Amino acid sequence: MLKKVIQDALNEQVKIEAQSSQVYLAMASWAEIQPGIDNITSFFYRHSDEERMHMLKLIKFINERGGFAMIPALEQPQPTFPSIKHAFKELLKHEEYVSESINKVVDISLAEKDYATYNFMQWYVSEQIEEESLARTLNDKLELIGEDKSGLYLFDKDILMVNVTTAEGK
Ligand code: OFO
Repeated sequence: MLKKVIQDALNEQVKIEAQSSQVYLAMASWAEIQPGIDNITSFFYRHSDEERMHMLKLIKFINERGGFAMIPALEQPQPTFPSIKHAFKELLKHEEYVSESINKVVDISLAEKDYATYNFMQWYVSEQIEEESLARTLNDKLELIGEDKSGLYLFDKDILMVNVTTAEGK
């Protein structure tokens, strides 16, 4: 049976993963109406799907451990962005925020000596390392490109490889 303090921490993480899915879904929808960035658009859609998968994994874990996963209300995500670069900056900021919240769950599980939760959360810890590093790489590339339109064209081609690599790596 899950302790209440652990259940609350995990449920908070359910909300954060669900919110992440919404945040990236909003980015995808905004990107979809910008001309010529189809692969960036599918990157955001895919990222949104992954976050939903992270949320579902938590829900199953909570319920399997004898707790109750509460499906949360979500906030309206930022709907539009001044530029692609801004959207990717937000993505990195958001991933850093998620990593902090995952670390909090890890801290609580250790303090409560709940080693099953601690163990389960290690998957999220590794996932965040990958996601933060990817977000940083993409931001660095956009920084190099600056205002160059042909650079953005290449970035959009390049991110297709990220989609493929990530799909194969899962
Ligand atoms: Fe859920 O992995 Fe990013 O946020």
